[in-house]
Amino acid sequence: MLNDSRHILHVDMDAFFVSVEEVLDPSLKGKAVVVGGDPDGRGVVATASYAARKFGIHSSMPMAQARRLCPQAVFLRGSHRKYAEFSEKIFDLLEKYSPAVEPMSLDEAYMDLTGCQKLQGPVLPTAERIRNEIRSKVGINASIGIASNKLLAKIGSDYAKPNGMFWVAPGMEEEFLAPLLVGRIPGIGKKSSEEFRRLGIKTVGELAMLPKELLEEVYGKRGTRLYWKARGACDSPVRGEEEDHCSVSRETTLEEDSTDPRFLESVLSYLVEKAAGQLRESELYARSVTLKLRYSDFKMVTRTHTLREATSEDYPIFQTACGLFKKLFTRRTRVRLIGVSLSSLTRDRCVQVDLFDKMTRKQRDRLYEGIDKIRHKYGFRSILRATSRRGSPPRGRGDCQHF
Ligand code: TTP
Ligand code: MG
Repeated sequence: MLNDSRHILHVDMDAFFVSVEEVLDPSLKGKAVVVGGDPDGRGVVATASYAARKFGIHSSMPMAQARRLCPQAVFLRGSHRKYAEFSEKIFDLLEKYSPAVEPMSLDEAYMDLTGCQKLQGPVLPTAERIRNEIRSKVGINASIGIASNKLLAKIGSDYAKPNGMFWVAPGMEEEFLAPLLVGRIPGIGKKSSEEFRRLGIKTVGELAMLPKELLEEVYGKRGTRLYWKARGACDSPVRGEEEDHCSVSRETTLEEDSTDPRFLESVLSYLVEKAAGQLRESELYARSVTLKLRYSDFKMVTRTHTLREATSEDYPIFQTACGLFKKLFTRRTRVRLIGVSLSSLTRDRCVQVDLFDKMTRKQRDRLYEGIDKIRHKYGFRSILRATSRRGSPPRGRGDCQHF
């Protein structure tokens, strides 16, 4: 039996961009509405109303194709500013119900309601209250999945769409998952579904019958994850956005969204220099480096790497951040925000004594002391790594802030 002690919600707005447009112009309600790029250019669909989805229109389809499928639909270009404003209202509302709200995108969040019963009452009526409040105060339908972990809550909200609520009762996890198509599992896209189909595996139940060793042999670490996912197991915590005093972070929203990897790496280099400089100022060393990217569609991705030893030097941190960037950055979508966070902080370096490296370490320490002194006297930009120059913000612009 899986861990049934947690009460996790996955809250996701229905057809979010279109729903916002409907609030602003109620005459759109019930119509086939498509928000996206230019139908005459190479624009793609951001989202479509459920009425438009009946014609086969879906996110990331070329707008021109959407128009061919449903010429009578209303086509809108949309405004991220408006969507961000609505999103803020929704998150303010969610945060009243629990301190642990983890935003996943503009319209989607995990919430942990474990231990909130005394204050809020039982979890199911609370989830219904959340849905009602979003509808009455913001005007938008939300779907909610409720389960003992994030994986099942996410699958639950997807299952409940549109405008529904689905509870995966503790103990029913495997029974619920077994008949679902494997594509319902987050992380199994069209390509993997097709691959599994060729192997004769269509449902999650069929996937769950494969031995762990076999999955690991074929898919490596991903195979281990698939094995557990097929059983509905997931112990990832809901990470609230409360201020983290145990990390040093820098991020910046770009003046213009970009897909240029050299420019983005240069911004990253600048942010690393800033964050590592602050580490040294606070006499701290970090073992974990996290890269954060927010794309132009507001989807956010993060990835963390743990170093073998704690450091406050720019170069190893930059190299690690670049490695993470190469893994995360797909180039298909423009990047809107980039950030780096240094965590697992310690006061000492806990270095393994390396006789051969001793001299160079001393030299490097002196180098960073020198850099920090110059900056102290003449300002941060008085001395920058060559890799940071393109990515440093123009003078006078309030550049980077904490996460
Ligand atoms: P989703 O939650 O994936 O989709 P949705 O809210 O439109 O529809 P539903 O959840 O009911 O299935 O994404 C939220 C918003 O993000 C969506 O309204 C538009 C935007 N978006 C894009 O811009 N591009 C994309 O490829 C996707 C999937 C979403
Ligand atoms: Mg949504």
